[in-house]
Amino acid sequence: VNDSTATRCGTFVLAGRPNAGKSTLLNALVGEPLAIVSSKPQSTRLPVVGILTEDNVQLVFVDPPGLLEPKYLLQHRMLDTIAEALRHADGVLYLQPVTEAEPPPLATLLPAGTVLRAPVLTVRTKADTASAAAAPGTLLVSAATGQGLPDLLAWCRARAPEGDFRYEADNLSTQPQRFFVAEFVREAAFELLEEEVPYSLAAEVDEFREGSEPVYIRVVIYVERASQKGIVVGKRGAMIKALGEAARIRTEAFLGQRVYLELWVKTLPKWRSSPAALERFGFPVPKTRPR
Ligand SMILES: Nc1nc2c(ncn2[C@@H]2O[C@H](COP(=O)(O)OP(=O)(O)OP(=O)(O)O)[C@@H](O)[C@H]2O)c(=O)[nH]1
Ligand SMILES: [Mg+2]
Repeated sequence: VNDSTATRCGTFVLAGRPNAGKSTLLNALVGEPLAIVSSKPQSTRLPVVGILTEDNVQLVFVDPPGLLEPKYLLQHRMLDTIAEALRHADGVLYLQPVTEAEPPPLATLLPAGTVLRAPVLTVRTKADTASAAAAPGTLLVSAATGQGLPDLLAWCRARAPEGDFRYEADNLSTQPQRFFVAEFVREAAFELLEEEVPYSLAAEVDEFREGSEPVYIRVVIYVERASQKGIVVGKRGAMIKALGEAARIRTEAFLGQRVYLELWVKTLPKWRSSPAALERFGFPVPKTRPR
């Protein structure tokens, strides 16, 4: 029974309000810039999985969207993915920036009916930005400096149940390359576009020609209105060129290959409220409570 070579594998969900630093922490934990990061809130829409396998322990981190009051169908679907992730968690890291007041209990932020059986560790993030003392039972971390990460990993390792690895030891994530390429386009949009435009924008890989050199990838950007299409294209195409450049650099680093990235822009009116559009963009349709 006490076989010290037995493997352990646990799933840990990074929960918190939008902009709490979940994606930045995921990237710091796995040591790769997998998840897109933005100074604007609600950059993550679908959970990103990062896997850290060391010796006989595999830690699977899930970086879901931020906990918010849903106002439209996209946000409802985002929240559904959090509830689903929490159902399978062996532990929950509840992230809250040190710059904000005492975190409210996690349960008060969760959608009604969410089952939370896993142990919760409150993690105060962005510890490099303010001097703060950790309250008892909480952890101070900085994804920027690495402060607190060894303690955070130790907490997770101690809670990873005995069992087989769920993924190959050298796997970093579970999502296909196409997912990440579309995400890098959205990241550029969050960086370069203002106000409602990045929120009205979705990206979908339309073609991914692997055999070619450079790798040819075409991404279609969807916005909700014709006026937004004009903004995304920009004066004489300047904005779409800048978006493509930023996303291409990220994609080349990710794939380790030269990439020819082509961006198209289309309008898809009200996609954020359309069940069909959201399903197509990868949001699972909730089984229990259809909307
Ligand atoms: N200085 C500092 N900034 C951080 C740290 N962690 C995150 N940030 C910044 O906080 C902002 C939000 O980070 P994200 O990782 O995108 O936050 P998130 O919780 O994933 O946000 P959503 O996906 O929108 O819910 C970005 O500008 C990050 O650069 C940190 O440890 N130190
Ligand atoms: Mg995020």
